[in-house]
Amino acid sequence: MDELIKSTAILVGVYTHNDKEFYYEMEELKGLAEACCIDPVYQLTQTLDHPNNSTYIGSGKLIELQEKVELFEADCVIFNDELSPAVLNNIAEILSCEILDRTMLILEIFKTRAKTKEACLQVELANLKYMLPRLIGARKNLSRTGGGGSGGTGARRGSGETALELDRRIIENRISHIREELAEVVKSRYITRSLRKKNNTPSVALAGYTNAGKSTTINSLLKYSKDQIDNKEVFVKDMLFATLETSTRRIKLENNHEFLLTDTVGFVNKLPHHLIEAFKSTLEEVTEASLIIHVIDASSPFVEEQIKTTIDVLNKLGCSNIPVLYCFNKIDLVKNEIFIPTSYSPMIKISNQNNDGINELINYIDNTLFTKSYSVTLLIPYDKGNIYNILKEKANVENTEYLENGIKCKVILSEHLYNIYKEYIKEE
Ligand SMILES: Nc1nc2c(ncn2[C@@H]2O[C@H](COP(=O)(O)OP(=O)(O)OP(=O)(O)O)[C@@H](O)[C@H]2O)c(=O)[nH]1
Ligand SMILES: [Mg+2]
Repeated sequence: MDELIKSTAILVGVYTHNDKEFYYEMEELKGLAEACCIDPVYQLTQTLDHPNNSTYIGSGKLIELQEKVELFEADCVIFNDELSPAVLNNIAEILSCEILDRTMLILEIFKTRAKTKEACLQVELANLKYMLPRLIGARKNLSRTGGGGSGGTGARRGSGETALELDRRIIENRISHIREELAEVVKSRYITRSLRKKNNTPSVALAGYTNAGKSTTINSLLKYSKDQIDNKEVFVKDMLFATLETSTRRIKLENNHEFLLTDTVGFVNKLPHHLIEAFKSTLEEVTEASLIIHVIDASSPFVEEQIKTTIDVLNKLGCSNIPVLYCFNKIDLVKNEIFIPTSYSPMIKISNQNNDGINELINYIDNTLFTKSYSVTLLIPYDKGNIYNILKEKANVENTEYLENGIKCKVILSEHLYNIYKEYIKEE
């Protein structure tokens, strides 16, 4: 057994009829457990119309689960869905080991991966918001496991209403403190971001399922950048959620076209909404991109499910109007020809390992961001004179007239600049 593995678990899932993704979810849950150094030793599933409202699985099945816990001497039980506070509480009455759910596992992984101040605060906030309504269940969990534990809240031991109220107040205070701290950190990042925006450099965001190869793709593209100032490689590792902080790199192509590339946190099925909320400011960078490269691990047996998961999160973030390129990565690992539904279009196949398709990817980005051009006449009010200066630098200004109500100029704009300045168009 892996040296790092420190506890054992039984995984529990409810298979609802027609849920085609169930086996994929259970595999994913196993991966999440392993990422927390937990070894799944047994899997218990029950077929139901929907999870039981009070105990997730049926009460008879819960007794069977407790027997398995004793048989396998499992340290914890992990449920495939987020448990409501009431359900957590009811289950804690029956089970003699620590209880975790999918959300707690994801939060736990994020906790161990977070490095920057912003990421640490975001994860702590999501964790506290998740734990707040679950303090009673958590107390039962703690008193049984002797405190600590993966799903621990930081709640102190003790019992009774007063201790609970005290815990609640401490957590609420901490939440408002974190919110204030986060607001400060986010403000300073906004300043950097608006400076970038002012510069009018189009941005491309990489999004996708965790471990698909987003960060590796950024590093491959960086090798094509002329500009050596801003091209530090980003962190790559074969594990879930290697990237928790957004990093942006500037790429300057041979033809002087410049764009920004943003790496983001990876997605996973049922990404807890507290996490999406807490990471909103980080993920906002995706919503502001001119193009999203959806990186896909083409070698995964669950490729379709992972694509759907990513599309789902992107839609939740409000990105449905941004153009997407489906980028099938790790083609070097794919033995047979892969079937790619036509709905995933436009698409490209790449291998960072063999450098296959990276040139095509660069060309695609270049064409999308820069080739389409618009010849327009703009009328820029004098109090927006800086726009004219930007256009002189970034676009092709053909002639200029200084009129009473502003600067009239004929320019050729890239699609990106066109979208920014179209409100000043006088005639096309
Ligand atoms: N064989 C092969 N491995 C690849 C390729 N691209 C990336 N990898 C590997 O896949 C693993 C994950 O790569 P990352 O770039 O960290 O993945 P990511 O999408 O950024 O993952 P998270 O940040 O965790 O969401 C690493 O071990 C990479 O070396 C590829 O084209 N072929
Ligand atoms: Mg990454």
